Amino acid sequence: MTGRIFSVVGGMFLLTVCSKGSQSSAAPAAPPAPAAVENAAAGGTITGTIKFTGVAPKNPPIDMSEEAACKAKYKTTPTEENVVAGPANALANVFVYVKAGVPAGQTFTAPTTAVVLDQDGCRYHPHVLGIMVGQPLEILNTDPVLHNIKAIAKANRPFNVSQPSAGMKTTRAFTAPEVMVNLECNVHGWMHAYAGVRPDPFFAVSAANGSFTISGLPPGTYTIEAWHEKFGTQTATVTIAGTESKTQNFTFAAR
Ligand SMILES: [Cu+2]
Repeated sequence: MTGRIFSVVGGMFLLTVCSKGSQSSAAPAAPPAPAAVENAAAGGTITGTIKFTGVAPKNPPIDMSEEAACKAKYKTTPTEENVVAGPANALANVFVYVKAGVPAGQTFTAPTTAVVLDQDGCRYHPHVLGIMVGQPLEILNTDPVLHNIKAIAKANRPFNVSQPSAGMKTTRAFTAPEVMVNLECNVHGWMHAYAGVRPDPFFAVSAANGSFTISGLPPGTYTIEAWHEKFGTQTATVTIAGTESKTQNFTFAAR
């Protein structure tokens, strides 16, 4: 009985293969769909450089004398990282993201790869980060001292995580977009970090040379916002057609 059903199914399969092969005009119709998906995935790119005018304020020195293990990690007095300036007035740690223009209802899958926030030398690394809604945030303590990280959030549920010893790891995730979630340490008043939480992957943090790249953008007109913790925000409108690459620079006034 089973054998007969199998042979009938097998015969039908053979018939299907034969009929497909004979309809030569039907075959080329299939490929365009995957090609369109590929284009959307490649998308357009916005690159730029962030600079500032004027004189960058000096970052306050950090007195780590009560945390010898952290202090020992520095050759010179560590400072806060409110304004991290590079060569030629380049500005690092600017969160750049698509504030508007991504079609409503379009959803994006968060990476399963965690963004790591390390507490090392009693400072946060990185100081500014971007993360997608639902993407894991791995909070790591590299210092042999107690850190207690607190998330100050409005759209997201605040959290408070105590990590008393080196090597501890805690994973959290954000449930809603928010620019920015402030992260600080209850033990060390100088420790601050900022997380830009987005529903899509269209964001970047400017590097030491001020550069940033946002890629994979579908065609459209976008409002781009650049956020800096001391210098405020700036916006620009950028239109992307096809898979083109556009340049959008931002210049902040030091204050
Ligand atoms: Cu701390």
